[in-house]
Amino acid sequence: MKNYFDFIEKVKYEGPDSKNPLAFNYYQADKKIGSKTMAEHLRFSMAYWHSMTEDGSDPFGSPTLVRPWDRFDDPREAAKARVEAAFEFMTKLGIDYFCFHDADVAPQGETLKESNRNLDEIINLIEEKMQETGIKLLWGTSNLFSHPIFMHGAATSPDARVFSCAAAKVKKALEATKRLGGENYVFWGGREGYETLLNTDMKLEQDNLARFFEMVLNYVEEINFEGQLLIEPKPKEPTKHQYDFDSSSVIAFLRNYGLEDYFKLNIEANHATLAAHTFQHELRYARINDMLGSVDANQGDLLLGWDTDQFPSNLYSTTLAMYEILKAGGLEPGGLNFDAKVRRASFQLEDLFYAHILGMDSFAKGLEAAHSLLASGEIEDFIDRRYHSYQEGVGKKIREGKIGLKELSEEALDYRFEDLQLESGQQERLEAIVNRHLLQS
Ligand code: XLS
Ligand code: CA
Ligand code: CA
Repeated sequence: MKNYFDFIEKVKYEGPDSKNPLAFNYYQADKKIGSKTMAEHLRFSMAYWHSMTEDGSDPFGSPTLVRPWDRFDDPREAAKARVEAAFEFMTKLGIDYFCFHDADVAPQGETLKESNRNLDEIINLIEEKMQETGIKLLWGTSNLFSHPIFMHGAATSPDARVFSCAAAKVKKALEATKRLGGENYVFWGGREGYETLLNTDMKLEQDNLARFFEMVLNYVEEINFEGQLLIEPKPKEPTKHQYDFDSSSVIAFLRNYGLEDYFKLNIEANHATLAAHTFQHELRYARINDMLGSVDANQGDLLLGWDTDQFPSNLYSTTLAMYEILKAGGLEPGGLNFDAKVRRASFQLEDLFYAHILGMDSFAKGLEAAHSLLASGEIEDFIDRRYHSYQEGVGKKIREGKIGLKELSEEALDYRFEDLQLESGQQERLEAIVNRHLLQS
């Protein structure tokens, strides 16, 4: 077996003062935060497609990330080498989970039968490596967007033969995920959307997407796959209009078709901002609807209108994200998957380490700050006070559904506006509280 990262020691915690770029400043896997360790809270996962398969090419230039495990003429040999590299990399970083698409791990064939044969060969190897290292599968998924046959969509394609290919691929990827003990399975509708309504039967496409999910539920039951099923919202890219726009539209879709009890959401930070929401908004919306399943931990660039999938560095955002996650009672069986890629110019193998260390430290610090914020109860106390009028009198009756427009009108008609002293929202004071916990924790 060849080692790819011999020149790097296992990455260790060295504390906030360390200047070693190959050490953690904040992430200490077994440090207790409340009742769980950091590793148990954070459940970090490596995204196979970005960290192992990504080549740095963009619409203007050729690959820059030429990895030693890709230097094989036979793509099946490269796929095997990539498995070795992936598990060595995760072990060095102390990352306990990974996620993959069928197409990231094994080469696609001329037919699905051939692709499946390639996949089986690699899944065997992945299974061996999982046993050897103790690394687990957070989620599996099927790539239903890269191959040209998916140009019009997969389960929403106008061509039923393509719908069948999508079904065949998901069937196989579900089986592979089950075999590897995957704790979740993700559906991201890569081209489930449209460019123009002039050529689109939107109703049929949405109905078909729901039918596809029903078929999934039947098959999951048949093979007894016990992992959590997740849908990942994204508003646009690659199609102009994606049906799974954001948490709210996915939840509405699921409820519309009676599927809401079987799926939860995988919230990605960069997809939130593409939908003109904050990461925290998407997590909150999923959480209050009891639909928060897992997280793709990355960040976008607010000056760019596309999915830049950067490693998370914004501590304010990781703090507020961890605040939502702690309030949800944690993510398990979900986790924090680094669906993030190094920049095209960060082409050295060390950069892959720097990037993951940045992401892990950013979330570790966010976890500590969020835990301290929650323990202080300062935000909760403020919010409780802000809504206190719903605890008594008219407000209590509104909450209990015991009052209507007529009675409320009788109550309100005689209010003198100048007597209605409202309270300040104090946003700036609250932002300062968050800063204090972030800087002091
Ligand atoms: C692309 C998505 C994708 C999903 C898995 O924007 O983030 O990577 O997470 O198919
Ligand atoms: Ca994602
Ligand atoms: Ca993305």
